[in-house]
Amino acid sequence: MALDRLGSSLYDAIKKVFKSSVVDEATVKELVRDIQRALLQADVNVQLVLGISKRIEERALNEKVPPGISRREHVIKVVYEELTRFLGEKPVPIQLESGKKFILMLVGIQGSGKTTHAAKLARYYQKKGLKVAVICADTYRPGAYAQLQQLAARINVPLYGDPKAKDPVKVVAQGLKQFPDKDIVIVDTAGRHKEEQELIKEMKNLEKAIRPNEVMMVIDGTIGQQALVQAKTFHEATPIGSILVTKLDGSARGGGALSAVAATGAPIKFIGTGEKVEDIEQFIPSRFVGRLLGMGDMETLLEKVKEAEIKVPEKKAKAIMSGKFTLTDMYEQFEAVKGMGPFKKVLQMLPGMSRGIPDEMLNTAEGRLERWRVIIQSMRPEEKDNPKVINSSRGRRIVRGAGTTEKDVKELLKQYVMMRRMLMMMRRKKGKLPFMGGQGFPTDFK
Ligand SMILES: Nc1nc2c(ncn2[C@@H]2O[C@H](COP(=O)(O)OP(=O)(O)OP(=O)(O)O)[C@@H](O)[C@H]2O)c(=O)[nH]1
Ligand SMILES: [Mg+2]
Repeated sequence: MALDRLGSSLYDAIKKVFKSSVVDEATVKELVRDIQRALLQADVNVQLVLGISKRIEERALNEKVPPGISRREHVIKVVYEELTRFLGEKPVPIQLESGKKFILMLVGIQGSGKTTHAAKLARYYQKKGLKVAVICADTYRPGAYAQLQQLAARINVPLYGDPKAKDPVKVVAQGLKQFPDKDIVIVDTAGRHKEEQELIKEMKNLEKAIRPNEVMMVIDGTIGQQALVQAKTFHEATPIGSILVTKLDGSARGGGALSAVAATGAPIKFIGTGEKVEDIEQFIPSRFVGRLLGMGDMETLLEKVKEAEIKVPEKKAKAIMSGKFTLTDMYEQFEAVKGMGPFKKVLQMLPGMSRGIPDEMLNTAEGRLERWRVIIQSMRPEEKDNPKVINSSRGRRIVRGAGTTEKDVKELLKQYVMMRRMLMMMRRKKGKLPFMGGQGFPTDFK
């Protein structure tokens, strides 16, 4: 994600806290200054930056450190919590009433990503097992219907629209008749108008006529803190139920957009992170911050695994979380993530893999994975179960068997130890501190 830069500057700021020999007022002040700089660079509004820094500083310096955690950990926890709060409440998922269809209407200015995200959302809910349809209510832009038709066909979602129609209200009414037994109908609206006022007028009319269960505003994340004005203008016209911030893959100003929108109090429900139909994520502030800071986001990963319909038997998941993580498990984990989309993105969600891996390494990761696969295949069951038994003679046999080098085998084992350690840490800290630390973090802090 292009929020990478924000992530890595925040990460660097926190790393200093880990490295400093004492955590005192000076450390906290420096941390706060570093965070300010990082946020400002991501186009976060100055007032918002001052607000969050004040809270972090106050809590970090004055709050009593709870028993069982160090001051160092407490400071990090405060940063994590405040950043999470900064990005708003955890959004409520849509509530379906049985037997009733849920109408979700997308609104937003031209080019914000409505049509693309109508398809992404359709796919998202389809994968959750719902019966989905889309309606093209953009009667202005030539080609709007064809664009949505193409996208909908690709994901096998029925579409209603009429490229010749002039009145979006009629189109939607017709469309709703076509889809009596759907769980959710997503309405894509026009963004192309001479003036914003006209667009807003149409949106109001549509809202009155259709009575959608939820109006979701689509905002282009690349506009940074200007998102605030846009969200406010729309909200004043029609109460916006939720927000979807798009193009966070291509923007250094995403932090600005997200924080500005969160400041309006409207919940950000989803973020768009690419042009492909899978590039959508439910937005959950705590997870998002976790990943931004390189904490390796187990929850998101697990959700993706579930979505990709990779069955990790519950027994096995439990075994892994209880500390029994073998090379076979690692192998399966890598295999599983392979089918889950751009490898680099998925890899970043694995614990301990999120930071400190240079880009070129991530890019060759797929090739490396293939070598690791062969190496693990060349091992005996007892070695896969307990890699500690791999001594130098066993090591040589594996190298020969896999037709690889000693370096590769060592690297694989190192990676294994690291992932295992991360999983153990997650287990130990469960419910205490959501902070896992990424690769490159001093993991042996007290
Ligand atoms: N990189 C990236 N591109 C996106 C994303 N969402 C949309 N786009 C691109 O942005 C452009 C505009 O997207 P549309 O979905 O057509 O926008 P729209 O809001 O429907 O536009 P109008 O119908 O003209 O109002 C397209 O080229 C999309 O591929 C995203 O999350 N990331
Ligand atoms: Mg469109």
